[in-house]
Amino acid sequence: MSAGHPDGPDHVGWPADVAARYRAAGHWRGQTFGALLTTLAAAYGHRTAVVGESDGVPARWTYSDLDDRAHRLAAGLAGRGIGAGDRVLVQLPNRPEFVSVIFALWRLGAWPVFTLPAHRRTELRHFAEKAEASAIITVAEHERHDHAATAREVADDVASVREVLVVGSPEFTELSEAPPREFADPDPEGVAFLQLSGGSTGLSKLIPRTHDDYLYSVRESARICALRPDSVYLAALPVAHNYPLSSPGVLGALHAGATTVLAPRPDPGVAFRLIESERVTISGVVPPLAAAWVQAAARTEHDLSSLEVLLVGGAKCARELAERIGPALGCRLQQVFGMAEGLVCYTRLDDPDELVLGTQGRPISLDDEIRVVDPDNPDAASTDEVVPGEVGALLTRGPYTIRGYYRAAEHNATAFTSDGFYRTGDLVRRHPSGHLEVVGRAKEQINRAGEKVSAEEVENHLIAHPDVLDAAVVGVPDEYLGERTCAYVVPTDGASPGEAELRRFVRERGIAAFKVPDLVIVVEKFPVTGVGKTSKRELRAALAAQARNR
Ligand code: OOB
Repeated sequence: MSAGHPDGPDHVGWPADVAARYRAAGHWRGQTFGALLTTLAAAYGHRTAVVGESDGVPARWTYSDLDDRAHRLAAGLAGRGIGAGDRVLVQLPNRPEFVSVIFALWRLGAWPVFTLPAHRRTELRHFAEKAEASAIITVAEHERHDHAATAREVADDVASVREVLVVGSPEFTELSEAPPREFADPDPEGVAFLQLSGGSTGLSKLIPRTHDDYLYSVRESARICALRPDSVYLAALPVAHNYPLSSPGVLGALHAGATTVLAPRPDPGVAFRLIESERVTISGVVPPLAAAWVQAAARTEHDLSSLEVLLVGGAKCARELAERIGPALGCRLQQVFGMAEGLVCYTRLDDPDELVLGTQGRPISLDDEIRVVDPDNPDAASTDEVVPGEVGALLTRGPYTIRGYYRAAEHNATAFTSDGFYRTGDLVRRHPSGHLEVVGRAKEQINRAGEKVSAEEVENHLIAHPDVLDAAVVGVPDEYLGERTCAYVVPTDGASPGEAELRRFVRERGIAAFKVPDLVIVVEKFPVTGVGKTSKRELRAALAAQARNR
Protein backbone atom coordinates (compact mmCIF):
# COMPACT_ATOMS: atom_id res chain seq x y z
CA MET A 1 0.00 0.00 0.00
CA SER A 2 0.95 3.60 -0.46
CA ALA A 3 2.87 5.38 2.25
CA GLY A 4 0.86 6.16 5.34
CA HIS A 5 -2.34 4.41 4.27
CA PRO A 6 -2.05 0.83 5.38
CA ASP A 7 -4.27 -1.91 4.11
CA GLY A 8 -6.45 -2.48 7.11
CA PRO A 9 -9.82 -1.44 8.42
CA ASP A 10 -10.15 1.13 5.59
CA HIS A 11 -9.75 -1.19 2.70
CA VAL A 12 -10.48 -4.88 2.21
CA GLY A 13 -8.13 -6.46 -0.29
CA TRP A 14 -8.13 -9.86 -1.96
CA PRO A 15 -6.91 -12.83 0.11
CA ALA A 16 -3.21 -13.51 -0.52
CA ASP A 17 -3.76 -16.85 -2.25
CA VAL A 18 -6.37 -15.36 -4.59
CA ALA A 19 -4.09 -12.43 -5.42
CA ALA A 20 -1.30 -14.89 -6.18
CA ARG A 21 -3.63 -16.71 -8.57
CA TYR A 22 -4.55 -13.48 -10.41
CA ARG A 23 -0.88 -12.61 -10.73
CA ALA A 24 0.03 -16.08 -11.97
CA ALA A 25 -2.79 -15.96 -14.53
CA GLY A 26 -1.32 -12.73 -15.91
CA HIS A 27 -4.35 -10.65 -14.99
CA TRP A 28 -2.39 -8.48 -12.59
CA ARG A 29 0.82 -7.39 -14.21
CA GLY A 30 2.38 -5.06 -11.70
CA GLN A 31 1.97 -1.94 -13.84
CA THR A 32 0.67 1.41 -12.59
CA PHE A 33 -1.27 3.95 -14.65
CA GLY A 34 1.64 6.35 -14.49
CA ALA A 35 4.02 3.75 -15.88
CA LEU A 36 1.45 2.86 -18.54
CA LEU A 37 1.41 6.44 -19.80
CA THR A 38 5.21 6.43 -20.09
CA THR A 39 4.99 3.24 -22.17
CA LEU A 40 2.22 4.66 -24.35
CA ALA A 41 4.17 7.86 -25.02
CA ALA A 42 7.15 5.79 -26.13
CA ALA A 43 5.01 3.63 -28.42
CA TYR A 44 2.59 6.20 -29.87
CA GLY A 45 4.33 9.55 -29.17
CA HIS A 46 3.14 11.49 -32.21
CA ARG A 47 -0.30 9.98 -32.50
CA THR A 48 -3.27 11.94 -31.22
CA ALA A 49 -4.32 10.88 -27.73
CA VAL A 50 -6.97 13.40 -26.74
CA VAL A 51 -9.17 15.84 -28.63
CA GLY A 52 -11.45 18.30 -26.88
CA GLU A 53 -12.09 21.84 -25.80
CA SER A 54 -10.71 23.78 -22.85
CA ASP A 55 -12.92 26.77 -22.06
CA GLY A 56 -13.99 26.95 -25.69
CA VAL A 57 -10.45 26.64 -27.06
CA PRO A 58 -9.90 23.52 -29.21
CA ALA A 59 -7.20 21.17 -27.93
CA ARG A 60 -5.50 18.25 -29.66
CA TRP A 61 -2.84 16.48 -27.63
CA THR A 62 -0.49 13.76 -28.82
CA TYR A 63 0.61 10.97 -26.49
CA SER A 64 3.86 12.87 -25.93
CA ASP A 65 1.94 16.04 -25.08
CA LEU A 66 -0.21 14.18 -22.59
CA ASP A 67 2.82 12.51 -21.04
CA ASP A 68 4.64 15.83 -20.73
CA ARG A 69 1.60 17.59 -19.27
CA ALA A 70 1.06 14.83 -16.72
CA HIS A 71 4.73 15.03 -15.72
CA ARG A 72 4.68 18.79 -15.29
CA LEU A 73 1.35 18.88 -13.51
CA ALA A 74 2.51 16.13 -11.11
CA ALA A 75 5.50 18.31 -10.24
CA GLY A 76 3.25 21.35 -9.84
CA LEU A 77 0.84 19.47 -7.57
CA ALA A 78 3.73 18.08 -5.53
CA GLY A 79 4.85 21.69 -5.04
CA ARG A 80 1.44 22.30 -3.44
CA GLY A 81 1.98 19.47 -1.01
CA ILE A 82 -0.02 16.78 -2.78
CA GLY A 83 1.70 13.41 -2.57
CA ALA A 84 1.44 9.65 -2.33
CA GLY A 85 -1.73 8.40 -0.67
CA ASP A 86 -3.47 11.79 -0.66
CA ARG A 87 -7.07 11.73 -1.78
CA VAL A 88 -8.10 14.44 -4.23
CA LEU A 89 -11.68 15.12 -5.29
CA VAL A 90 -11.72 15.53 -9.06
CA GLN A 91 -14.82 17.25 -10.38
CA LEU A 92 -14.23 17.99 -14.02
CA PRO A 93 -16.43 17.93 -17.08
CA ASN A 94 -15.35 16.37 -20.39
CA ARG A 95 -12.28 18.41 -21.20
CA PRO A 96 -8.68 17.33 -21.93
CA GLU A 97 -7.40 18.40 -18.50
CA PHE A 98 -9.44 15.61 -16.96
CA VAL A 99 -6.96 13.19 -18.48
CA SER A 100 -3.79 15.10 -17.56
CA VAL A 101 -5.06 15.65 -14.01
CA ILE A 102 -5.78 11.99 -13.29
CA PHE A 103 -2.46 10.81 -14.76
CA ALA A 104 -0.60 13.50 -12.80
CA LEU A 105 -2.26 12.28 -9.60
CA TRP A 106 -1.45 8.68 -10.50
CA ARG A 107 2.18 9.58 -11.06
CA LEU A 108 2.27 11.05 -7.57
CA GLY A 109 0.55 8.01 -6.09
CA ALA A 110 -2.33 10.29 -5.03
CA TRP A 111 -5.86 8.93 -5.39
CA PRO A 112 -8.40 10.73 -7.56
CA VAL A 113 -11.90 10.55 -6.09
CA PHE A 114 -14.14 10.59 -9.16
CA THR A 115 -17.10 12.87 -8.54
CA LEU A 116 -19.55 13.80 -11.28
CA PRO A 117 -20.12 17.36 -12.53
CA ALA A 118 -23.73 16.94 -11.38
CA HIS A 119 -22.73 16.52 -7.73
CA ARG A 120 -23.39 19.41 -5.40
CA ARG A 121 -22.30 20.68 -2.01
CA THR A 122 -23.80 17.97 0.22
CA GLU A 123 -22.47 15.11 -1.87
CA LEU A 124 -19.02 16.63 -2.27
CA ARG A 125 -18.83 17.29 1.45
CA HIS A 126 -19.69 13.66 2.14
CA PHE A 127 -17.03 12.37 -0.29
CA ALA A 128 -14.42 14.79 1.07
CA GLU A 129 -15.15 13.77 4.65
CA LYS A 130 -15.26 10.06 3.98
CA ALA A 131 -12.04 10.13 1.96
CA GLU A 132 -10.41 12.80 4.15
CA ALA A 133 -9.51 14.52 0.91
CA SER A 134 -6.68 17.00 0.95
CA ALA A 135 -7.65 18.88 -2.21
CA ILE A 136 -10.41 19.47 -4.75
CA ILE A 137 -9.68 19.98 -8.43
CA THR A 138 -12.57 21.51 -10.33
CA VAL A 139 -13.51 24.16 -12.91
CA ALA A 140 -14.76 27.71 -12.40
CA GLU A 141 -18.10 27.14 -14.00
CA HIS A 142 -19.92 24.44 -15.92
CA GLU A 143 -23.55 24.30 -17.10
CA ARG A 144 -24.19 27.57 -15.23
CA HIS A 145 -23.02 26.21 -11.89
CA ASP A 146 -20.22 27.92 -9.96
CA HIS A 147 -18.14 24.84 -9.13
CA ALA A 148 -15.27 26.82 -7.68
CA ALA A 149 -17.59 28.45 -5.14
CA THR A 150 -19.09 25.08 -4.17
CA ALA A 151 -15.62 23.56 -3.79
CA ARG A 152 -14.55 26.43 -1.55
CA GLU A 153 -17.64 25.95 0.62
CA VAL A 154 -16.71 22.29 0.99
CA ALA A 155 -13.13 23.23 1.81
CA ASP A 156 -14.41 25.58 4.54
CA ASP A 157 -16.47 22.76 6.05
CA VAL A 158 -14.03 19.87 5.80
CA ALA A 159 -10.81 20.39 7.72
CA SER A 160 -8.68 17.99 5.66
CA VAL A 161 -9.24 19.95 2.42
CA ARG A 162 -6.28 22.32 2.11
CA GLU A 163 -6.43 23.27 -1.56
CA VAL A 164 -9.03 24.12 -4.17
CA LEU A 165 -7.47 24.13 -7.61
CA VAL A 166 -9.45 25.53 -10.52
CA VAL A 167 -8.58 24.18 -13.95
CA GLY A 168 -8.31 27.05 -16.42
CA SER A 169 -7.27 29.61 -13.78
CA PRO A 170 -3.88 31.35 -14.11
CA GLU A 171 -2.81 29.60 -10.92
CA PHE A 172 -3.57 26.19 -12.37
CA THR A 173 -1.86 27.03 -15.66
CA GLU A 174 1.25 27.92 -13.70
CA LEU A 175 1.12 24.61 -11.82
CA SER A 176 0.74 22.80 -15.14
CA GLU A 177 3.97 24.27 -16.41
CA ALA A 178 6.25 23.21 -13.54
CA PRO A 179 9.56 21.63 -14.59
CA PRO A 180 8.96 17.87 -14.82
CA ARG A 181 10.25 15.60 -12.06
CA GLU A 182 10.24 11.88 -11.47
CA PHE A 183 8.30 10.35 -8.57
CA ALA A 184 8.54 6.93 -7.01
CA ASP A 185 6.11 4.60 -8.78
CA PRO A 186 3.32 3.61 -6.35
CA ASP A 187 2.48 0.01 -5.48
CA PRO A 188 0.53 -1.48 -8.43
CA GLU A 189 -1.50 -3.57 -6.01
CA GLY A 190 -2.34 -0.51 -3.93
CA VAL A 191 -5.40 1.68 -4.38
CA ALA A 192 -5.22 3.88 -7.50
CA PHE A 193 -8.44 5.84 -7.04
CA LEU A 194 -11.86 5.90 -5.41
CA GLN A 195 -14.87 5.48 -7.67
CA LEU A 196 -18.43 6.14 -6.47
CA SER A 197 -21.17 3.58 -6.02
CA GLY A 198 -24.68 4.30 -7.23
CA GLY A 199 -25.82 3.85 -3.64
CA SER A 200 -28.83 1.94 -2.45
CA THR A 201 -28.60 2.36 1.30
CA GLY A 202 -28.18 6.04 1.87
CA LEU A 203 -25.20 7.89 0.49
CA SER A 204 -22.85 6.70 -2.26
CA LYS A 205 -20.05 4.48 -1.03
CA LEU A 206 -16.43 4.90 -2.08
CA ILE A 207 -15.01 2.11 -4.20
CA PRO A 208 -11.26 1.46 -3.92
CA ARG A 209 -9.84 0.24 -7.22
CA THR A 210 -6.20 -0.78 -7.61
CA HIS A 211 -3.86 -0.14 -10.55
CA ASP A 212 -3.57 -3.87 -11.20
CA ASP A 213 -7.25 -4.73 -11.03
CA TYR A 214 -8.47 -1.75 -13.04
CA LEU A 215 -5.81 -2.05 -15.69
CA TYR A 216 -6.81 -5.64 -16.24
CA SER A 217 -10.40 -4.60 -16.94
CA VAL A 218 -9.21 -1.74 -19.17
CA ARG A 219 -6.86 -3.95 -21.21
CA GLU A 220 -9.50 -6.64 -21.72
CA SER A 221 -12.21 -4.08 -22.50
CA ALA A 222 -10.02 -2.57 -25.22
CA ARG A 223 -9.49 -6.03 -26.70
CA ILE A 224 -13.16 -7.08 -26.50
CA CYS A 225 -14.24 -3.82 -28.15
CA ALA A 226 -11.54 -4.31 -30.84
CA LEU A 227 -9.84 -0.96 -30.23
CA ARG A 228 -6.82 -0.34 -32.46
CA PRO A 229 -4.41 2.59 -32.80
CA ASP A 230 -6.57 3.98 -35.60
CA SER A 231 -9.79 3.77 -33.55
CA VAL A 232 -11.45 6.97 -32.45
CA TYR A 233 -13.51 6.77 -29.24
CA LEU A 234 -16.12 9.43 -28.57
CA ALA A 235 -16.60 10.02 -24.83
CA ALA A 236 -20.15 11.33 -24.81
CA LEU A 237 -21.11 10.62 -21.17
CA PRO A 238 -19.40 12.35 -18.20
CA VAL A 239 -15.95 10.76 -18.24
CA ALA A 240 -15.53 10.39 -14.48
CA HIS A 241 -18.15 7.64 -14.57
CA ASN A 242 -16.77 4.12 -14.72
CA TYR A 243 -18.49 3.36 -18.04
CA PRO A 244 -17.01 6.11 -20.27
CA LEU A 245 -13.80 5.93 -18.24
CA SER A 246 -13.03 2.28 -18.77
CA SER A 247 -15.66 0.31 -20.66
CA PRO A 248 -13.69 0.60 -22.90
CA GLY A 249 -13.78 4.37 -22.45
CA VAL A 250 -11.00 6.90 -22.37
CA LEU A 251 -8.59 4.52 -20.65
CA GLY A 252 -9.34 1.63 -23.03
CA ALA A 253 -8.76 3.94 -25.99
CA LEU A 254 -5.46 5.18 -24.54
CA HIS A 255 -4.38 1.63 -23.78
CA ALA A 256 -4.86 0.77 -27.46
CA GLY A 257 -3.00 3.85 -28.71
CA ALA A 258 -6.28 5.19 -30.12
CA THR A 259 -7.71 8.72 -30.07
CA THR A 260 -10.28 9.88 -27.52
CA VAL A 261 -12.62 12.69 -28.46
CA LEU A 262 -14.22 14.36 -25.45
CA ALA A 263 -17.72 15.59 -26.24
CA PRO A 264 -18.68 18.51 -24.00
CA ARG A 265 -22.31 17.36 -24.29
CA PRO A 266 -23.85 14.05 -25.36
CA ASP A 267 -26.79 15.26 -27.45
CA PRO A 268 -26.90 14.36 -31.14
CA GLY A 269 -26.25 17.97 -32.19
CA VAL A 270 -22.79 17.91 -30.61
CA ALA A 271 -22.03 14.20 -30.89
CA PHE A 272 -22.90 13.88 -34.59
CA ARG A 273 -20.77 16.89 -35.51
CA LEU A 274 -17.81 15.27 -33.73
CA ILE A 275 -18.45 11.83 -35.24
CA GLU A 276 -18.25 13.41 -38.67
CA SER A 277 -15.32 15.76 -38.11
CA GLU A 278 -13.15 13.32 -36.12
CA ARG A 279 -14.22 10.17 -38.00
CA VAL A 280 -15.30 8.53 -34.72
CA THR A 281 -15.36 4.72 -34.89
CA ILE A 282 -16.80 3.82 -31.48
CA SER A 283 -18.79 5.39 -28.66
CA GLY A 284 -20.76 4.39 -25.59
CA VAL A 285 -24.14 5.73 -24.49
CA VAL A 286 -27.00 4.99 -22.09
CA PRO A 287 -30.31 3.74 -23.55
CA PRO A 288 -32.17 7.10 -23.55
CA LEU A 289 -29.28 8.66 -25.39
CA ALA A 290 -29.17 5.77 -27.86
CA ALA A 291 -32.86 6.44 -28.50
CA ALA A 292 -32.17 10.15 -29.08
CA TRP A 293 -29.33 9.30 -31.49
CA VAL A 294 -31.50 6.79 -33.36
CA GLN A 295 -34.21 9.39 -33.78
CA ALA A 296 -31.86 12.16 -34.82
CA ALA A 297 -30.00 9.92 -37.27
CA ALA A 298 -33.09 9.75 -39.49
CA ARG A 299 -32.83 13.46 -40.31
CA THR A 300 -29.20 14.35 -39.77
CA GLU A 301 -27.04 15.96 -42.42
CA HIS A 302 -23.92 14.65 -40.69
CA ASP A 303 -21.93 11.77 -42.12
CA LEU A 304 -21.95 9.01 -39.50
CA SER A 305 -20.41 6.38 -41.76
CA SER A 306 -17.19 6.10 -39.73
CA LEU A 307 -19.10 4.74 -36.71
CA GLU A 308 -18.47 0.99 -36.38
CA VAL A 309 -19.63 0.17 -32.85
CA LEU A 310 -22.06 1.75 -30.41
CA LEU A 311 -21.99 0.45 -26.86
CA VAL A 312 -25.21 0.72 -24.92
CA GLY A 313 -25.39 0.13 -21.18
CA GLY A 314 -25.70 1.61 -17.73
CA ALA A 315 -29.37 0.67 -17.76
CA LYS A 316 -31.42 -1.96 -19.53
CA CYS A 317 -31.63 -1.50 -23.29
CA ALA A 318 -35.11 -2.54 -24.42
CA ARG A 319 -35.18 -5.13 -27.18
CA GLU A 320 -37.07 -2.77 -29.53
CA LEU A 321 -34.41 -0.10 -29.11
CA ALA A 322 -31.60 -2.64 -29.50
CA GLU A 323 -33.09 -3.69 -32.84
CA ARG A 324 -33.20 -0.15 -34.18
CA ILE A 325 -29.64 0.87 -33.36
CA GLY A 326 -27.73 -0.99 -36.07
CA PRO A 327 -30.02 -0.03 -38.96
CA ALA A 328 -30.43 3.60 -37.86
CA LEU A 329 -26.79 4.36 -37.14
CA GLY A 330 -25.12 1.98 -39.58
CA CYS A 331 -23.03 0.34 -36.85
CA ARG A 332 -22.80 -2.75 -34.69
CA LEU A 333 -24.52 -2.69 -31.30
CA GLN A 334 -22.51 -3.88 -28.32
CA GLN A 335 -24.37 -4.18 -25.02
CA VAL A 336 -22.49 -3.57 -21.80
CA PHE A 337 -23.62 -4.31 -18.27
CA GLY A 338 -21.16 -3.14 -15.67
CA MET A 339 -20.75 -1.63 -12.26
CA ALA A 340 -18.21 0.64 -10.62
CA GLU A 341 -17.60 -2.12 -8.06
CA GLY A 342 -16.05 -4.24 -10.79
CA LEU A 343 -17.77 -6.82 -12.99
CA VAL A 344 -18.28 -5.76 -16.60
CA CYS A 345 -20.10 -7.86 -19.18
CA TYR A 346 -20.09 -7.24 -22.93
CA THR A 347 -21.79 -8.86 -25.86
CA ARG A 348 -18.98 -9.82 -28.20
CA LEU A 349 -18.63 -8.34 -31.66
CA ASP A 350 -18.92 -11.81 -33.21
CA ASP A 351 -21.87 -12.94 -31.07
CA PRO A 352 -24.99 -14.02 -32.94
CA ASP A 353 -27.64 -11.28 -33.21
CA GLU A 354 -29.92 -13.08 -30.80
CA LEU A 355 -27.42 -12.65 -27.98
CA VAL A 356 -26.48 -9.09 -28.94
CA LEU A 357 -30.11 -7.99 -29.00
CA GLY A 358 -31.44 -10.08 -26.14
CA THR A 359 -28.72 -10.13 -23.48
CA GLN A 360 -26.43 -7.71 -21.68
CA GLY A 361 -23.33 -9.72 -22.46
CA ARG A 362 -20.98 -12.06 -20.66
CA PRO A 363 -18.18 -11.25 -18.22
CA ILE A 364 -14.80 -9.94 -19.34
CA SER A 365 -12.85 -12.69 -17.61
CA LEU A 366 -13.08 -16.44 -17.26
CA ASP A 367 -12.07 -15.78 -13.66
CA ASP A 368 -15.18 -13.66 -13.07
CA GLU A 369 -17.22 -15.94 -10.85
CA ILE A 370 -20.96 -15.60 -11.31
CA ARG A 371 -23.60 -16.95 -8.96
CA VAL A 372 -27.34 -16.53 -9.45
CA VAL A 373 -29.09 -17.07 -6.12
CA ASP A 374 -32.54 -17.10 -4.54
CA PRO A 375 -33.81 -13.53 -5.02
CA ASP A 376 -36.26 -13.72 -2.10
CA ASN A 377 -33.53 -14.42 0.39
CA PRO A 378 -31.46 -11.27 0.86
CA ASP A 379 -28.96 -13.21 2.95
CA ALA A 380 -28.58 -16.00 0.39
CA ALA A 381 -25.13 -17.52 0.51
CA SER A 382 -23.16 -17.78 -2.70
CA THR A 383 -23.94 -21.49 -2.77
CA ASP A 384 -27.74 -21.12 -2.90
CA GLU A 385 -27.98 -21.09 -6.69
CA VAL A 386 -31.25 -21.17 -8.61
CA VAL A 387 -31.96 -23.71 -11.35
CA PRO A 388 -29.99 -22.70 -14.46
CA GLY A 389 -32.08 -20.40 -16.65
CA GLU A 390 -34.22 -19.15 -13.74
CA VAL A 391 -34.13 -15.55 -12.59
CA GLY A 392 -32.08 -14.90 -9.48
CA ALA A 393 -29.99 -12.31 -7.68
CA LEU A 394 -26.54 -11.83 -9.16
CA LEU A 395 -23.48 -12.32 -6.98
CA THR A 396 -19.97 -11.96 -8.35
CA ARG A 397 -16.34 -12.12 -7.36
CA GLY A 398 -13.23 -11.90 -9.50
CA PRO A 399 -9.94 -10.26 -10.43
CA TYR A 400 -11.34 -6.74 -10.76
CA THR A 401 -14.35 -6.80 -8.41
CA ILE A 402 -13.78 -5.22 -5.01
CA ARG A 403 -14.01 -7.19 -1.77
CA GLY A 404 -15.27 -4.21 0.20
CA TYR A 405 -16.13 -0.51 0.03
CA TYR A 406 -13.71 2.01 1.49
CA ARG A 407 -14.16 2.69 5.20
CA ALA A 408 -17.50 0.88 5.30
CA ALA A 409 -17.05 -2.19 7.51
CA GLU A 410 -20.67 -2.27 8.62
CA HIS A 411 -22.12 -1.96 5.13
CA ASN A 412 -19.61 -4.47 3.78
CA ALA A 413 -21.00 -7.11 6.13
CA THR A 414 -24.23 -7.19 4.12
CA ALA A 415 -23.04 -6.02 0.69
CA PHE A 416 -20.67 -8.99 0.38
CA THR A 417 -21.11 -12.66 1.24
CA SER A 418 -18.83 -14.20 3.82
CA ASP A 419 -16.81 -15.74 0.99
CA GLY A 420 -16.26 -12.43 -0.77
CA PHE A 421 -18.98 -12.28 -3.41
CA TYR A 422 -20.42 -8.84 -4.13
CA ARG A 423 -24.22 -8.70 -3.95
CA THR A 424 -24.96 -6.63 -7.06
CA GLY A 425 -28.67 -6.20 -6.31
CA ASP A 426 -29.41 -7.05 -9.94
CA LEU A 427 -31.84 -9.77 -10.99
CA VAL A 428 -30.56 -11.77 -13.92
CA ARG A 429 -31.10 -14.87 -15.99
CA ARG A 430 -28.02 -16.75 -17.14
CA HIS A 431 -28.10 -18.15 -20.67
CA PRO A 432 -26.29 -21.41 -21.52
CA SER A 433 -23.62 -19.35 -23.32
CA GLY A 434 -22.84 -17.55 -20.05
CA HIS A 435 -24.52 -14.36 -21.24
CA LEU A 436 -26.57 -12.55 -18.63
CA GLU A 437 -29.94 -11.01 -19.21
CA VAL A 438 -30.74 -8.30 -16.68
CA VAL A 439 -34.44 -8.60 -15.81
CA GLY A 440 -34.76 -6.32 -12.83
CA ARG A 441 -33.38 -5.10 -9.57
CA ALA A 442 -33.70 -6.11 -5.94
CA LYS A 443 -31.94 -3.04 -4.58
CA GLU A 444 -33.52 0.19 -3.38
CA GLN A 445 -32.14 2.18 -6.25
CA ILE A 446 -33.74 3.99 -9.15
CA ASN A 447 -31.92 3.84 -12.47
CA ARG A 448 -32.79 7.17 -14.04
CA ALA A 449 -31.29 7.18 -17.53
CA GLY A 450 -28.24 5.32 -16.21
CA GLU A 451 -27.83 7.70 -13.27
CA LYS A 452 -28.31 5.86 -10.02
CA VAL A 453 -30.50 7.30 -7.28
CA SER A 454 -30.56 5.79 -3.82
CA ALA A 455 -34.16 5.83 -2.57
CA GLU A 456 -33.00 6.12 1.03
CA GLU A 457 -30.78 9.10 0.34
CA VAL A 458 -33.65 11.09 -1.19
CA GLU A 459 -36.06 9.96 1.54
CA ASN A 460 -33.70 11.31 4.17
CA HIS A 461 -33.61 14.69 2.45
CA LEU A 462 -37.40 14.80 2.27
CA ILE A 463 -37.82 13.80 5.92
CA ALA A 464 -35.61 16.74 6.86
CA HIS A 465 -38.47 19.04 5.79
CA PRO A 466 -40.51 20.20 8.81
CA ASP A 467 -43.82 19.34 7.09
CA VAL A 468 -42.78 15.79 6.20
CA LEU A 469 -43.41 12.93 8.61
CA ASP A 470 -42.36 10.09 6.34
CA ALA A 471 -41.21 9.59 2.75
CA ALA A 472 -40.90 6.65 0.37
CA VAL A 473 -39.16 7.00 -2.98
CA VAL A 474 -39.85 4.55 -5.80
CA GLY A 475 -39.05 4.31 -9.50
CA VAL A 476 -41.80 4.76 -12.07
CA PRO A 477 -41.36 3.33 -15.57
CA ASP A 478 -40.69 6.13 -18.03
CA GLU A 479 -40.63 5.81 -21.76
CA TYR A 480 -37.64 8.08 -22.22
CA LEU A 481 -35.59 7.82 -19.00
CA GLY A 482 -36.28 4.16 -18.30
CA GLU A 483 -37.36 5.18 -14.82
CA ARG A 484 -38.32 8.40 -13.06
CA THR A 485 -38.31 9.00 -9.34
CA CYS A 486 -41.55 9.34 -7.48
CA ALA A 487 -41.60 10.45 -3.86
CA TYR A 488 -44.58 9.57 -1.68
CA VAL A 489 -44.81 11.81 1.30
CA VAL A 490 -46.88 11.66 4.52
CA PRO A 491 -47.20 15.16 5.99
CA THR A 492 -46.91 16.01 9.67
CA ASP A 493 -50.20 16.77 11.45
CA GLY A 494 -52.06 19.59 9.78
CA ALA A 495 -49.32 20.36 7.26
CA SER A 496 -49.87 20.32 3.52
CA PRO A 497 -46.51 20.75 1.77
CA GLY A 498 -46.68 21.53 -1.94
CA GLU A 499 -44.87 19.52 -4.60
CA ALA A 500 -42.88 22.49 -5.86
CA GLU A 501 -41.84 23.45 -2.34
CA LEU A 502 -40.59 19.93 -1.58
CA ARG A 503 -38.67 19.70 -4.82
CA ARG A 504 -37.08 23.08 -4.17
CA PHE A 505 -36.24 22.03 -0.62
CA VAL A 506 -34.52 18.85 -1.78
CA ARG A 507 -32.58 20.70 -4.48
CA GLU A 508 -31.42 23.33 -2.00
CA ARG A 509 -30.07 20.60 0.26
CA GLY A 510 -27.18 20.62 -2.23
CA ILE A 511 -27.58 17.43 -4.23
CA ALA A 512 -27.36 16.48 -7.91
CA ALA A 513 -30.38 17.55 -9.95
CA PHE A 514 -30.95 13.98 -11.14
CA LYS A 515 -31.82 13.03 -7.54
CA VAL A 516 -34.60 15.61 -7.14
CA PRO A 517 -37.90 13.67 -7.31
CA ASP A 518 -39.62 13.94 -10.68
CA LEU A 519 -42.96 13.47 -9.00
CA VAL A 520 -44.13 14.13 -5.44
CA ILE A 521 -47.40 12.65 -4.18
CA VAL A 522 -48.74 13.56 -0.75
CA VAL A 523 -50.74 10.76 0.92
CA GLU A 524 -52.31 10.27 4.34
CA LYS A 525 -50.45 7.08 5.11
CA PHE A 526 -48.36 4.40 3.42
CA PRO A 527 -49.52 0.89 2.67
CA VAL A 528 -47.64 -1.55 4.89
CA THR A 529 -46.37 -5.10 4.52
CA GLY A 530 -47.21 -7.99 6.85
CA VAL A 531 -44.46 -6.95 9.24
CA GLY A 532 -45.49 -3.31 9.15
CA LYS A 533 -42.81 -1.94 6.80
CA THR A 534 -43.77 0.55 4.10
CA SER A 535 -44.79 -1.52 1.10
CA LYS A 536 -42.98 -0.03 -1.87
CA ARG A 537 -44.39 -2.84 -3.95
CA GLU A 538 -47.90 -1.46 -3.31
CA LEU A 539 -46.80 2.10 -3.95
CA ARG A 540 -45.39 1.05 -7.32
CA ALA A 541 -48.59 -0.87 -8.08
CA ALA A 542 -50.67 2.22 -7.22
CA LEU A 543 -48.60 4.30 -9.60
CA ALA A 544 -48.93 1.72 -12.35
CA ALA A 545 -52.72 1.64 -11.86
CA GLN A 546 -52.85 5.43 -11.96
CA ALA A 547 -50.86 5.46 -15.19
CA ARG A 548 -53.24 2.92 -16.75
CA ASN A 549 -56.30 4.96 -15.80
CA ARG A 550 -54.93 8.15 -17.23
C1 OOB B 1 -22.57 1.30 -14.65
O1 OOB B 1 -22.05 1.39 -13.38
P1 OOB B 1 -22.81 1.95 -12.10
O2 OOB B 1 -21.93 1.64 -10.96
O3 OOB B 1 -23.26 3.35 -12.32
O4 OOB B 1 -24.16 1.13 -11.97
C2 OOB B 1 -24.19 -0.27 -11.88
C3 OOB B 1 -25.61 -0.76 -11.99
C4 OOB B 1 -25.73 -2.25 -12.15
O5 OOB B 1 -25.64 -2.92 -10.92
C5 OOB B 1 -27.11 -2.34 -12.77
O6 OOB B 1 -28.10 -2.17 -11.81
C6 OOB B 1 -27.15 -1.16 -13.70
O7 OOB B 1 -26.22 -0.23 -13.18
N1 OOB B 1 -26.74 -1.48 -15.08
C7 OOB B 1 -27.53 -2.11 -15.98
C8 OOB B 1 -26.78 -2.20 -17.18
N2 OOB B 1 -25.57 -1.63 -16.96
C9 OOB B 1 -25.57 -1.20 -15.67
N3 OOB B 1 -28.78 -2.61 -15.87
C10 OOB B 1 -29.29 -3.21 -16.97
N4 OOB B 1 -28.64 -3.31 -18.15
C11 OOB B 1 -27.38 -2.83 -18.30
N5 OOB B 1 -26.76 -2.95 -19.49
O8 OOB B 1 -23.72 1.61 -14.91
C12 OOB B 1 -21.64 0.78 -15.69
C13 OOB B 1 -20.31 0.56 -15.40
C14 OOB B 1 -19.46 0.07 -16.38
C15 OOB B 1 -19.95 -0.18 -17.65
C16 OOB B 1 -21.27 0.05 -17.94
C17 OOB B 1 -22.13 0.53 -16.96
